[in-house]
Amino acid sequence: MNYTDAWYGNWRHVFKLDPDKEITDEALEAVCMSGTDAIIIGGSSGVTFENTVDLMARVRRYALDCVLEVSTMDGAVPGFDGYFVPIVLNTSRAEWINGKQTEGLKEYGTFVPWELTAAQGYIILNGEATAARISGADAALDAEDVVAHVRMASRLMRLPVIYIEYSGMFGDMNVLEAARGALDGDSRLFYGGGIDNAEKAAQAARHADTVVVGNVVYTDLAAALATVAAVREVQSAKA
Ligand code: 1GP
Repeated sequence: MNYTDAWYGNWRHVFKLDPDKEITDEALEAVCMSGTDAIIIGGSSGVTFENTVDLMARVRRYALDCVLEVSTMDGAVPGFDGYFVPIVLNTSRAEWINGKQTEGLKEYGTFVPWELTAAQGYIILNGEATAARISGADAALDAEDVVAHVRMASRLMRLPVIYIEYSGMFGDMNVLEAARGALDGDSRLFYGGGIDNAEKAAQAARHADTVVVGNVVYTDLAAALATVAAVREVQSAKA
């Protein structure tokens, strides 16, 4: 399958919003009207049914895709435009590779809208990130290790999305470039982590299909908004 035809296949820029964090209506409007392609709702801790539904309902007032990254069964909420199910590739703790996912599928498997659901192969490269600590990810990978993980995920497992995750810190762009080179053409490459200005967004956009901007929304809204145009510019130069 060619995943450019998938529901997330044309996304260049997305904002990831954390249901456990406060955002004003004005800030949310600016984010949703920024020209970004989609909002991903997801977080590593404090995600509940209530705060997920609440944020979804607020984003729903705007005409852009709103999708859920399902990281806990508590936060599995119907009604999103799409669902990502993360699989952590660089951990030896099986619960994060297939344990929690099969637990979830035992409970909710018959309700999953499969045409709107995609696995994300996460390679978590910031050992300080909450997701790395929770999942026991081995973040000390060099470019060669990352290439092997990408080959496994993209070529052997044929995962539709490979996610280079540096959440909380800006990553090594040489590693991202190496990941790009190892990717099967059908998988989509997501990059997220530490993008807090337009220049960093542009750097990531040179190698990633989709650039994910998270925390800066809560710390410097203007800088967050500037990442949208920066990504667009690089992507149109690539096209
Ligand atoms: C987190 O990849 C995203 O899952 C974005 O990271 O919050 O560091 O922007 P930041």
